[in-house]
Amino acid sequence: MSDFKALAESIIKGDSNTAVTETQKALDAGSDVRDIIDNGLIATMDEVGDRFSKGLIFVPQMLRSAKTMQECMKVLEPFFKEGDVTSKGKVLIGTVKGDLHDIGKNLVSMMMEGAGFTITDLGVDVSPDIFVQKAKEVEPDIVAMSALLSTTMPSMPKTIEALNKAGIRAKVKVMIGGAPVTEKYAHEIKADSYASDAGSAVSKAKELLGIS
Ligand code: B12
Repeated sequence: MSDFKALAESIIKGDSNTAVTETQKALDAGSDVRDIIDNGLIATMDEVGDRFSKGLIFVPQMLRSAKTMQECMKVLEPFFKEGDVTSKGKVLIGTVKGDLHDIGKNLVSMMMEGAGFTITDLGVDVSPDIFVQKAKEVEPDIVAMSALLSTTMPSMPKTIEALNKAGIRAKVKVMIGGAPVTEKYAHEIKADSYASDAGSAVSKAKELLGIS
């Protein structure tokens, strides 16, 4: 594992220029993209979350760090593409109603797109009705939901229920994720799959659709 101290410090400070330079430096030094994401970017956002919980920083600083991380992700995005990709299936993805966190969802979208899935990203604060309306339009193979707040997780079963009522639940696979979401929760709400990170989201999606 590489040392991402300078990268972490710049994300915590919200210094995008330095963070982007440090991301590029890590790539140039031969660091693995996955290592940069997991141990450079995501680990730092966990640290940011801890500082927020402890009252050491507030929402504006958390937002600056988030924006900085997103700039770093842009540097890494071209490396997500798997060679020779034909469409593996359609994924409709969004962050559930009431929830504005989108970094994890964006990472999942990017990795899935890189692996050959066609993504329709509904953005954040997506109500069950919008999921249903777009699912009718797009006819996805997978409906993927993200939630980062324990208070917005209940929107996941509400969306599944809405898909049910609209008669499309049986036609799609439902995949869920986000920091407070667990495999057990996925089971409880009868989602088809859960993944803890963007990398395993890709392999779980392939598993769901029976492709390798
Ligand atoms: C950045 C951030 C923000 C930013 C979000 C900016 C943005 N554009 O996303 C801002 C400042 C807006 C924000 C606001 C708030 N936040 Co906030 N935030 C965070 C923080 C620090 C990082 C989240 C993040 O981006 N992590 C990095 C990404 C890559 O990780 P990830 O999202 O977990 O995603 C990975 C996996 O979960 C998974 N995944 C994610 N989605 C999906 C979907 C699918 C389908 C699959 C398969 C997998 C998957 O794959 C991803 C990649 O590996 C977290 C702390 C933390 N450690 O999570 C708090 C945190 C989530 N926030 C929190 C809180 C309380 C809030 C606020 C209520 C604060 C306030 N008082 O206003 C508001 C709520 C606003 C709202 N209505 O949504 C709490 C939530 C507590 C809880 N359990 O409910 C946390 C945990 C901080 C804390 N420790 O207290 N926040």
